[in-house]
Amino acid sequence: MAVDKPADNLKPARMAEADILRGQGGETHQVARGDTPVLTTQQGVPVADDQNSLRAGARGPTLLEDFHFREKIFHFDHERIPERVVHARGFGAHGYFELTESLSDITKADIFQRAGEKTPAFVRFSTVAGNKGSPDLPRDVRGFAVKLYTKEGNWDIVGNNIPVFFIQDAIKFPDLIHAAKQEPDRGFPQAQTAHDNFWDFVSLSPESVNMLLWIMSDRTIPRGFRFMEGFGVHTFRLVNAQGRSTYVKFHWKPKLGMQSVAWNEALKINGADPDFHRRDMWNAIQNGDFPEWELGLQLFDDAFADKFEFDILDATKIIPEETIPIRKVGRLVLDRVVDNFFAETEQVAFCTQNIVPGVDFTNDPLLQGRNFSYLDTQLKRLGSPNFTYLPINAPKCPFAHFQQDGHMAMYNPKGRANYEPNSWGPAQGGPRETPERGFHSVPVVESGEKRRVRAELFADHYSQARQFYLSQAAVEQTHIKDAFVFELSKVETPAIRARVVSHLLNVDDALAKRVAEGIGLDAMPAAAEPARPVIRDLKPSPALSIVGNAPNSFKGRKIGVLVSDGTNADVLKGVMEAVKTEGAMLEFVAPKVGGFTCSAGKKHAAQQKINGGPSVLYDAVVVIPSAEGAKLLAREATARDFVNDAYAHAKFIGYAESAKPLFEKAGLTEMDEGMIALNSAADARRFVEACRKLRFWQREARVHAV
Ligand code: HDD
Repeated sequence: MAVDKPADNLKPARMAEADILRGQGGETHQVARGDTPVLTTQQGVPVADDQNSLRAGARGPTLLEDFHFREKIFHFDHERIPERVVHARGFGAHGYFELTESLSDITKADIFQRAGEKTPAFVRFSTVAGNKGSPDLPRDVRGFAVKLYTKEGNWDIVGNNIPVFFIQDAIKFPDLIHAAKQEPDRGFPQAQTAHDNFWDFVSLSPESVNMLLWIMSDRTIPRGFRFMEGFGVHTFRLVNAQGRSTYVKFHWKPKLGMQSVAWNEALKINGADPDFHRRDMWNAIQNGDFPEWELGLQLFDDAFADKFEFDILDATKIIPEETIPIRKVGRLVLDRVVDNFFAETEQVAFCTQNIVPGVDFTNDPLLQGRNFSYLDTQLKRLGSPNFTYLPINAPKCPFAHFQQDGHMAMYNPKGRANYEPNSWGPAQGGPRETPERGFHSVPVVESGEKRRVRAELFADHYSQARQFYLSQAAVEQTHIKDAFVFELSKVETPAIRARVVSHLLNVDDALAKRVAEGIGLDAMPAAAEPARPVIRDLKPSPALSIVGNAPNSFKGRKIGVLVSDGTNADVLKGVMEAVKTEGAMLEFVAPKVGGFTCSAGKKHAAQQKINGGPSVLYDAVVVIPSAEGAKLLAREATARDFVNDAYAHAKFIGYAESAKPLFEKAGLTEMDEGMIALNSAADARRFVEACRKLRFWQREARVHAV
């Protein structure tokens, strides 16, 4: 029978040693003592019991009087803020920018004056289309947003890992994003462009074609944030003390070189570890292996802008590095993870209009529109114009202004003056303008008819797409073809598929034919009519290939070592040493996560159990179970997948002869040069050196029949 009186085990029972409370279900709870902070309400009232709400009787109703319960639930109910309308899924880290050469002749920006000086930075990487909880490896552009806390204010370079964009005018942005995200009637697909609406929109917007080539390339399935380039995309200006303006494009070059995964691998990573990119960055920073990029500038003047074959205000075009070389002027190092994801990564508010004296905008119509959008969106997201006071957004230099009040006003002016000019004198009158140090816009003369129009040079949508395609290595061209075929195979409307191919005919005949064949198009469409009739054959730009610019080092990468009890101790030691010497990492994947005992009788901890550590999580694999272990693993489907996937994804595979039964059961009977037998420490070294090529791409053609 139910009783209306507290049972004995509901009374807080003080445990002798540990200061433990026992809750209703007999579970235990720490009680504050010594240095442990006291749990309080938001008002600072110490809380006696956080396990039970206030009730009228043990089985009676909860009382409205329970202010602690109400406060706790009230706050919880309001925890979520609107996610970003784009770039919702992101990951941020702190670090610094260090200038390596003074640019005082080109800009008066304080950050660029003194070589060797460090400026605090916060960087948030993101995908674009997916919601906050979407996986890290959809095919998507990655955001690369950098906040630099300079001594003369915050400067945000809100860029991407691709130097061009889909559209030329910001007025098209809502259409682009609506088309890319989930379709409005069904609410799917999540985090992917492989659907009708996206391809419908872009195939009706030829200005997107250059970007389409970039997003169908391996750039949109990066191995990690650490292995991506970043770009400011637009042309900006740097302005020196004399007021002279130089055009500039910003580039971030990863120290570890660029690297991407294979598409089939990306699909599987999303299941195996949806946090693959954030975990990679978190682990790298926590291990002291700080991700680093060089800041490169392409600097040019009006004379170049006038003679360049494209408009420097057109964000769908690049200036090839071979035309304007990149000048490396500093490095960006990320050396600290956030203390709190929400407070920093979620609340950070990047705004393209956050620039500093010595930097200025150009008339790029995409940039001009962005300058409105970012400030506006932060108000929606963060709920108050005082978002600039949040520690992650506040400048680290002194700031003083007369903006006041609003929700969550945290820093309020003292005294009487909240306007200027005022006559309250230096002590009480508040801050004053400073014409010498203050921000001045470059005094460009502007004139023209008020019309909705685009400049003529914006009209060539194909030449640079062709240049990008022809600058890729053969294996990269195949990946681009495969990506088009994959995406268009998810498009249900045949006319949209054909329309995309009609654009590809203006990019490269062979590509268009391969894609048409891949999707089984019945008849080749006519080429899309270009707005600008002449499609030019531009010189390929070798800098645009990932494979052609491979790092020749395996540093920062990770090997998955499939082991079992009895794994040969000498080979194991050889692999561990070679990996360490290279500056790479390894993880043991074993039948049991508790670990394995090698042939020398030593117990090693494993990082993954075989069914949670598929080979897609690694850049290369080593398969060295003992003969007994191989027999066991041969009967385990996930172990067979481990070697099969590593093979299909063109990974280098180091193996012991004893692993052969596993290979045979997995159907891997043909060995190739990407598979290296490991019998000694010297073999292990050779293997890790072979891994510097990152992938054994020659194998790929053999594993894809359709
Ligand atoms: Fe944007 C976020 C990059 C065009 C409007 N954008 C956002 C972020 C990045 C970019 C990296 C995430 C920032 C963060 O981590 O918080 N966006 C770009 C680039 C573009 C671009 C490189 C083209 C060159 N964006 C663009 C246009 C518009 C916007 C044309 C609107 C007219 N973007 C936004 C936004 C977002 C945003 C709605 C969503 C969340 C936010 O701003 O803070 O305002």
